[in-house]
Amino acid sequence: MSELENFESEIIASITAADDESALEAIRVAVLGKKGSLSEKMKTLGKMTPEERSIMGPALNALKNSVNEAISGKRETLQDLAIAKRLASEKVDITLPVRPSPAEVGRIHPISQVVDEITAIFADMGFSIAEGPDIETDYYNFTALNFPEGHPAREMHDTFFFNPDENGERKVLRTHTSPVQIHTMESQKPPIRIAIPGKTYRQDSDATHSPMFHQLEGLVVDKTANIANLKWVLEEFCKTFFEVDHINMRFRPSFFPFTEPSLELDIQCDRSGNEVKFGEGSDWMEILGCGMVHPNVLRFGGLDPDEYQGFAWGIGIDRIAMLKYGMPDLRAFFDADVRWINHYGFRPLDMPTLFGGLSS
Ligand code: 2NL
Repeated sequence: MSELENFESEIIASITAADDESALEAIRVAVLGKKGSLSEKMKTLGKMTPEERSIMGPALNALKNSVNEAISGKRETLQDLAIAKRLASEKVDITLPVRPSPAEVGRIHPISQVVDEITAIFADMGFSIAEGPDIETDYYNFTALNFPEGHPAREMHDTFFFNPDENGERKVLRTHTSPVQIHTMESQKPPIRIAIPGKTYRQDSDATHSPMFHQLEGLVVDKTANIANLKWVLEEFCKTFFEVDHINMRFRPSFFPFTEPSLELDIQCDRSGNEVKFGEGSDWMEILGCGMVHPNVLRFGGLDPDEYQGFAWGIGIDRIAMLKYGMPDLRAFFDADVRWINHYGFRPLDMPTLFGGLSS
């Protein structure tokens, strides 16, 4: 066997023996790389006589071609082998149940759902949504809302007080969302039309009271805002929220320090069956408190009560959520029990809109 044939059979044997792609690549570099054994042999062609070169030239080129062919053939075999090995070891059990996506299993809490519904209703009527801090000063929670110092109504709110700070000021957890309205009156010129959903806090805890609860307040201030406007807004709200075409309402006189006159609104309902039905029946249910903004409150908000007037209302979100969705115990709202949220929760992609339906 000639020297060249020997050289070739050695290379072919090593290619045949390579058992993975990196070993094969190492062989390719060792033979065909810049300093590879075959490349070195090619370099000797220049020093040969024309006769020698006319024999060795074609021979080396043929050798190079056959090595290249052997390498690519072997590479294909190795790749096929690697795939076959993965196919044999990796199995997909197609009988396993499909795991639902987080968007499928997650649920929207009824409070969040009701806040989204209420927000959609008031946004559609041209209201802006306003928010503010849960921790407030005594001034914004009480004084600016016409609760005089030492007034018994301050005690009625069962306020959570913080320890006095370095200036001796006792901050509070807001007992209603009304401080947001004062902030808004201070920073915006009328006309003001805002709806304020948020968390509120009072020291009270039983089947119908939670120390943290949710309120939705509304405020309209301009030069002509009046009780007829208030009645229309609340009637539209009640009909849309309870998803009925007609609702009878009844206003009763009441008292709040921040409104004058103050009213409570009852809506007609039917309690004869298992669930309460709205828009029919011979019973009444108290649903919210409202009134014309007290001149002192306008003044505290930086507005002249001889120029501006306003109306406002406050609704307990948790209670109307219980009413609309038939949830009997308020405490379950905040128990974080997945069975409860799976039963009463809402699907995350079903956003409440007036055109798409609030709750369907
Ligand atoms: C209730 C009663 C109400 C308001 C809240 C309000 C706010 C400002 C001025 C005047 Cl800044 N009024 N809010 C008015 C009437 C009633 O809430 O029982 N809510 C659960």
